[in-house]
Amino acid sequence: MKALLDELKAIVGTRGWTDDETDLEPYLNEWRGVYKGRTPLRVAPASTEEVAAIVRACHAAGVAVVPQGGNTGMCGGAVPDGSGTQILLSMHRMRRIRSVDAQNFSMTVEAGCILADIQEAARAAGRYFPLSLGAEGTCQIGGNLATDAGGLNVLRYGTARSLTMGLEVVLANGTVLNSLRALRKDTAGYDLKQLFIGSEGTLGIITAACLRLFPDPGKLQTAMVAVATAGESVGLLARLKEQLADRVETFELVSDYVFGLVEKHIPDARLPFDRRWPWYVLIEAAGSIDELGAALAKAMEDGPVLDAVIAKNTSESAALWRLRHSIAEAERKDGKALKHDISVPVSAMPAFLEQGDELLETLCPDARLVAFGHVGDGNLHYNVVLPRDRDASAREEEGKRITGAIYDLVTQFGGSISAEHGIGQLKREWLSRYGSDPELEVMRKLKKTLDPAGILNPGKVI
Ligand code: FAD
Ligand code: 2HG
Ligand code: ZN
Repeated sequence: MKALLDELKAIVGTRGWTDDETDLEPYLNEWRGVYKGRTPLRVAPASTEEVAAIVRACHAAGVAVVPQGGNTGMCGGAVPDGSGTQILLSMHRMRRIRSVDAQNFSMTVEAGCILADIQEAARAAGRYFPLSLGAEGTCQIGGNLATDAGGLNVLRYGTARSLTMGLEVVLANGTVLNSLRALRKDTAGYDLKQLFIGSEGTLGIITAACLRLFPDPGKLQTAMVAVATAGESVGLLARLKEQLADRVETFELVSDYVFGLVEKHIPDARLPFDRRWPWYVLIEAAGSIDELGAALAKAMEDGPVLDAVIAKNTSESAALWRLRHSIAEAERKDGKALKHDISVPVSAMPAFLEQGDELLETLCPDARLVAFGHVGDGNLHYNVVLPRDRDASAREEEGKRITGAIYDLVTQFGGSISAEHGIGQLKREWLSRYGSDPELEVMRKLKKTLDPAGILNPGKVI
């Protein structure tokens, strides 16, 4: 091991590594504090060639490599295991925007670029990069692609996968696979980049990406709408889409209990209504305030909108968005929840929610449901907080029982146990239970083919 560590240090130079325990601490803990790992060395390469040399050396020594972006992932995918033998490969020094091609509506960036910096570079070129999530000031595009991140604008623009034209990837033996083409159409053989998107660092290290850009969507209007039931929000979405078509960019459902947590834990966070309603929807749509106002007024005539507020200026809009962006932080401050990042077909959402309520009532009437998310994409964060009076092992047992029952229900609705956060360590066992045998078999074969020695992020996904 000592010879390998010396070799890795030499590859990245003095500014590119640390083995100091205090410096390593934040990188060995997952965002929620659920997973903690150990490593003998954190290396931060500054170029694709350095990544390739690191992986080649680890491959030769049979030592595992764990890629890490902004470490904002929710499933423990970016932290090493507890053995103290896995090398932590941090991408933060690879943060160059290699090029922006405004005419081609594309940009090529290194994997360690922070998502917010990419949005800003697109804006500076008069273009728009739509991927947006609460962690955008910290997460990196490499991590976004490795998890196929979703976030707030999937409704109109799709997940990270649909925003990707090309990738540069370092394979498990150190070979650089260059599929970094800025093409919208390319049917020359298998679309290899798709294998690495969503593979959470288990099939290759993403070093750069060519991303799709869009025209500036122009003025965006933000509204908060109150509805009586979560199911009614689905009807509201359909009505808004009929009137505004694909100009509805965001449609986020949040329960009153969840916004209550935000108001409790986030300074100055306040809902804009003078009374409480059971559920709220945060809507963002391109166009004028009058267009959104008219569409909402029509929806109110037809039925279920109880109250609505449209932001009159950017500061009111920012205040509404702050409520939404603060949810994960408020939930973390309140204590650990069982995370269920699930999806079902949008049309099945009302029935799923109804049956989910009944299920929780039967399984554990004292549990609190923390439900919010991207209902326009059929994706809900269906998180559950167990009563705090149980001891740790009773909570663990009960947690497994509840998670299993929720995933059974999701499966009955033809849904997924992982909509946008990935599998990591958190859902590895669950994936092996809920994935179909042929799918799991192909996944295992792909892993064996691309990483026969099993050095890339072992213990994650499958
Ligand atoms: P990390 O956490 O560092 O890594 C995630 C996985 O990708 C790990 O398995 C890691 O090994 C792998 N990886 C990282 N970089 C590379 C690389 N270059 N090559 C290969 N593998 C790599 N997620 C959503 O989808 N939608 C949301 O709305 C959303 N909101 C969030 C809000 C908050 C406040 C927080 C804290 C998180 C949120 N997330 C959300 C989860 C998280 O931000 C995303 O999963 C994000 O894409 C992870 O990026 P990262 O750079 O932090 O990756
Ligand atoms: C969000 O939508 C994130 O805010 C986090 O995906 C979800 O905390 C969660 O469960
Ligand atoms: Zn989310």
